[in-house]
Amino acid sequence: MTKLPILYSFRRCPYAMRARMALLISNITCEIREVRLSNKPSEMLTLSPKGTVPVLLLENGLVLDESLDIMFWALERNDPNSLLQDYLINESENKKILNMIDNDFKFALDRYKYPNRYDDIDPLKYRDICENILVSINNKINEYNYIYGKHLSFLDMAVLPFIRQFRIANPVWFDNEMSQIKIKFWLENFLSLTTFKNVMIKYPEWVNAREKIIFPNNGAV
Ligand SMILES: N[C@@H](CCC(=O)N[C@@H](CS)C(=O)NCC(=O)O)C(=O)O
Repeated sequence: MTKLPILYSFRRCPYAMRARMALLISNITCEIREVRLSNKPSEMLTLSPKGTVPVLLLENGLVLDESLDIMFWALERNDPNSLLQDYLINESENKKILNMIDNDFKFALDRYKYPNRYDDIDPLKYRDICENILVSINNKINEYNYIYGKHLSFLDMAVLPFIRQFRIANPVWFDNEMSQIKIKFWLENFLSLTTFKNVMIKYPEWVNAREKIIFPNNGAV
């Protein structure tokens, strides 16, 4: 059997989601190992001691343990939709948005979503911060509910898993009161895409080193 890259992943992790989407779009087949964050496999920690998912072990032994690196690697290998070309056209702007989401937005999102993990904080203050960060992105969303043109871009894919988390913290508030309306349509469209549904297929936790589970799972949606 040919050697495949091995992806350590966690279904609900937004970083792992965007990595899986890029792998799927690049038509790269991997062995997938679904991880429980409270019980990370020693094989994964040996490859990447920092202990975050996703981690991708390449066929040549190289390890990628940052989701954006996995996305770039996958698309550099095969980019049938020219997503990298689109990304590079507005690279500095795209990088600015990605930084804002991965740092400022994620920082505030964690405090809004999991206030009990922090001492003495007001989650609503952090919800406001998230909402304000979304203003500049809201302005970029076009009539097709994408940032660029009529299709999913690298930026949509990298950002939307975090917007999904923002909604999940309080769907009633998000659907009815969140002020950035285009963001809602943008997310709704994203969640309805087959590509997204295919990366959200459930895999059992990987516990047996002899067990090989293949991603993508072409059988189900
Ligand atoms: N910068 C990393 C962040 C990945 C990350 O923080 N993943 C979370 C899950 S969503 C994680 O693995 N956290 C470790 C833990 O909860 O123990 C990336 O982009 O891949």
